[in-house]
This record gives sequence, C-alpha cells and structure tokens, in this order.
Amino acid sequence: MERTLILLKPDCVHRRLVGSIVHRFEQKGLRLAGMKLVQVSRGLAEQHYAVHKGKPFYESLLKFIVSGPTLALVLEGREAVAVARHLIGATDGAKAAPGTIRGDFALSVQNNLIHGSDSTDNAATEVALWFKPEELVTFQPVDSPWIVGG
Ligand code: IDP
Ligand code: MG
Repeated sequence: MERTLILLKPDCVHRRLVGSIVHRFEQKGLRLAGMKLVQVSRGLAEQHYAVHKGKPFYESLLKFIVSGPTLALVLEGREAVAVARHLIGATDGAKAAPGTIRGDFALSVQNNLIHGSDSTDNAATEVALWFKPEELVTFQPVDSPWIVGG
C-alpha cells in the first residue's frame, strides 16, 4: 500500500488547525502510519527543501519551517500520494480550489499550512528522512474492505 509524507507546518499548529486537517485525511480513508510533533532543525529543513535551494523564497521558507512546531505524518492508502495532493490543493492558498485544505484555510503562498510528497519516489525519500522505521506502525483498519472496495 502506498505511503506519503505530510507535514502540518508551524502556521497550522499555531492556528490550531491540526485536528481539522487530520480529520480530512481520516475521512477520506487514508490510514495513519506515523505521527510526531517536531521542532525542525535548520539541517532537516535544508534536507527536506533541498530542491528549492537558490530560489528567491528559499531562505524565508526555511526560517518559517524552523519557527515553530511541525506535525509530521505518514499516511497510507490507495494512491496515497496523489490523493493527499488533491486534498491539499494548489500551492498558493489564494488560488487553491474551495474544498481543498489550502483553498479552505490558507491565503498565503508560503504559509500554506501543509506539505505533501509530490511523487512516490519522493515520498519514500521523505518518509525515510523524517521517520525511523520503528516509528511507523502497520495495522489493518477493521473497515479496510469497505474503504478499499473491489
Ligand atoms: P508545494 O508545497 O505545493 O509542493 P512547492 O513548489 O514544492 O509547493 O514549494 C514548497 C513550499 O515553498 C510551498 O509549500 C510554500 O510554503 C513555499 N513556496 C513555494 N513557492 C513560493 C513562493 O513563490 N513564495 C513564497 N513561498 C513559496
Ligand atoms: Mg513541493
């Protein structure tokens, strides 16, 4: 079953939106495989956002990510990477479609509440960056046959 890495960024934790956002993923049928509250170090932020190094927003983004607590999650389920990206919505909160997390809760480009892996390859790399294997829990939700279907 596919896994994806989700980060609820410091704005999400400060704004007490963690419960509302985790609720959406649970409602969709994705399963929690890992969850922890992290005070992100500059080093971890640099590794996570390495692809954006050199871009005009890079320094500001790193400062934002280390500015407060981040809730890191691993979610698992059918097409978890794409499903989570659809639920999250476009990067710019002002342009994200209503009904998406950013569309409903964010107005900023940088402070857009949430990160979701953008490919299965990146998801595997990001899950390994943020979680030790023993921090991930495998179980079969009792309603799996209803959620996964035929
Ligand atoms: P994504 O989070 O939708 O995948 P990316 O392009 O990968 O978006 O950018 C990573 C993060 O960097 C965004 O979520 C946002 O916080 C920030 N960011 C992206 N573009 C800008 C920008 O133009 N100005 C300020 N911050 C940005
Ligand atoms: Mg991205």
